[in-house]
Amino acid sequence: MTPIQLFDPASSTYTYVLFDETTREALIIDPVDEQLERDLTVLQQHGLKLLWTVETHAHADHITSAGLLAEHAGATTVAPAGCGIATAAVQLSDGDVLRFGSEQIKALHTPGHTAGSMSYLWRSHVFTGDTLLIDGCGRTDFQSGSAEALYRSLTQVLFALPGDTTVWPGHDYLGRSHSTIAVEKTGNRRVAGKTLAEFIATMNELHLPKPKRLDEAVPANLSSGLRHDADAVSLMQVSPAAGYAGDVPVQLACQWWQAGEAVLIDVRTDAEREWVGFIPGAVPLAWKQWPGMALNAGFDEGLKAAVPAGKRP
Ligand SMILES: N[C@@H](CCC(=O)N[C@@H](CS)C(=O)NCC(=O)O)C(=O)O
Ligand SMILES: [Fe+2]
Repeated sequence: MTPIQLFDPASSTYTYVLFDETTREALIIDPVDEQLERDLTVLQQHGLKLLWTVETHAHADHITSAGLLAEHAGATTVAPAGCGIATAAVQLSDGDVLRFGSEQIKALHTPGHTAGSMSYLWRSHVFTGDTLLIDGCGRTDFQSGSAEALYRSLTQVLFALPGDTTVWPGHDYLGRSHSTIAVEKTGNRRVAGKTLAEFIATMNELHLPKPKRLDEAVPANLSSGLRHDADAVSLMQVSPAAGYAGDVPVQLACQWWQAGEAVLIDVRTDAEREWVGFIPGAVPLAWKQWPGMALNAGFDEGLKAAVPAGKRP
């Protein structure tokens, strides 16, 4: 079995899905927020139950969909302990293992691109994030990067793996999909055959442009991609009116529902409802459905049937 490799063209990011062939329990490595629907479709098509969303580091060039996948698919968020992603439910240390069915991945702390960066070993495959790229490596010029730490991670941790270990990188900017430890150890032009001093000099000479989404992506990724609405509290003042009341906080919506002043419509897809769980008392009425998340043509009719006439939006 090989990992499912998915690509986000806007950021040249690779996302990986691994699963146990018997239990169908799965994990996803480095999911991208713009690709949420694609990834949910892939999970659905393969009949998978997503247990874990796993980050290799706090990304600087795109926003993770980890928080959204936790909401939509019921997954648990996982991140390296040293990355400052406080919202991740599981904080991994070097050597920790995550299980899915009878499969497992092992966390390898590989600092350098960022101080907390991790790679993940699964069978004879290693997911290297931005620590080791194909004929390259992650930059070390921001986000607690360190060329010295990266040199040690590359030469002492990753290159110590068996040569036939398949390398699955976090990005490739030239359309390549995977490599092997043997090929990178002997041929990677940034690091192969170099001393620490030569490697540091190479990294210092890169002068790469700043990632376009750096200022937006890093803060968002430190909260698993979930950005909070600072104005939400003022919405507590909204009073229920017939029809659409605008966005309201969960607590207020719950109060209305419990008082019989509102109807709770569960607009998640049938698959999401099955994954995460049914809400007692809610009316199941999917807004979109698989495959392809097409709009549900029967939504308006379903809404009329579910909501008393005076309260319809
Ligand atoms: N051009 C990309 C940024 C590319 C970039 O800096 N990528 C980082 C990974 S987050 C890196 O380490 N790149 C190494 C390299 O390009 O050699 C963007 O604007 O988003
Ligand atoms: Fe990165």
